[in-house]
Amino acid sequence: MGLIDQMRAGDRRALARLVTIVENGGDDGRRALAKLYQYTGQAHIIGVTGPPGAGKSTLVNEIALELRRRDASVGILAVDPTSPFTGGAILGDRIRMQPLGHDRSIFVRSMASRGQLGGIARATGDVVKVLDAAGFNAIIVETIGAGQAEVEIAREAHTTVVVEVPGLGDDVQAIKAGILEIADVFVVNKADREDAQKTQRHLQAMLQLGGVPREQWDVPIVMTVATRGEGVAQAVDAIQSHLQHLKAGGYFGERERQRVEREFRMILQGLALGLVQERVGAAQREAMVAQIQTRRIDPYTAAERMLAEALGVGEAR
Ligand SMILES: Nc1nc2c(ncn2[C@@H]2O[C@H](COP(=O)(O)OP(=O)(O)OP(=O)(O)O)[C@@H](O)[C@H]2O)c(=O)[nH]1
Ligand SMILES: [Mg+2]
Repeated sequence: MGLIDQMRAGDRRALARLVTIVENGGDDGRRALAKLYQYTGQAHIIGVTGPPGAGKSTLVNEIALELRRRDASVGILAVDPTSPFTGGAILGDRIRMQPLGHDRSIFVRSMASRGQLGGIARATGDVVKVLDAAGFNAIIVETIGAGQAEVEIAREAHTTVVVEVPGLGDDVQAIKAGILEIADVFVVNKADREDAQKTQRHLQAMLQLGGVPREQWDVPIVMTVATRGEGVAQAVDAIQSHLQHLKAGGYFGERERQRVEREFRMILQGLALGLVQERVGAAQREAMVAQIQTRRIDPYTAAERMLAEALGVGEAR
């Protein structure tokens, strides 16, 4: 039996190996993805993002446990955490205490930073596919809401949960405008702290300023104390309602189409660039860069010429 069949039969070691193969990228990774892609598209992909130390990992653990209580299997990916992700151990301990015993329906993995922009987004998206093909009902991806890569990862999720905490300042600028565009559910965690209500009112005001709800969805604001599990059931309710809303409103298919198209274009771009680099020598490419720098040619024309040369046609157009 091949690795993919083993994984689909519930073999956790096969799953872990496939995750590593795909995370590393390269030909082996691509071959594995090509075979398992047909099994993807089943999971509810949930992004959880927010500032460092907001309690994302604690919350993700609690959300996973709540989803388990609702009979869903859960895959968790922590992307580039600044602090080591202790979720696996904590979760393992909690699960072991339950009558279920050794719970094979939860899988936790930390993704190391690739150190290159775009690399981590690619690797995350591909590992999500592995977990999806493995049959997890829900896949939670934790990212620190800081840079472009995180926003890109969030865009790949069906439901994006943005975690805020009290006391980050009350001016509108304190909460990044970009976050409004990606949030499907707001969670104000550490609601045991003072000023939690203030943060909630502030978010409410921001949402109202935002105008017409995207996809006819009113973004809920859920208050949680993740360390005590408070509000977690409401957070999961909101997350599940959002998926239902997407499906009932016909938005789900459209999101999927856009996502698939974006991904296809990205891959095509990468392949085209690879082809050019393979067929046009480094010296020639460097000469072209020099010509662009000295304004003897513009970058558009240069790119067209190089592509035409790589393809062996007279002119790209
Ligand atoms: N008071 C309080 N503390 C919390 C709450 N949730 C999490 N914490 C604490 O906040 C700290 C950070 O929690 P994490 O779950 O590691 O936060 P994180 O957002 O995953 O952190 P990074 O991944 O490093 O960005 C820990 O000490 C938690 O115990 C909460 O609801 N209330
Ligand atoms: Mg974390």
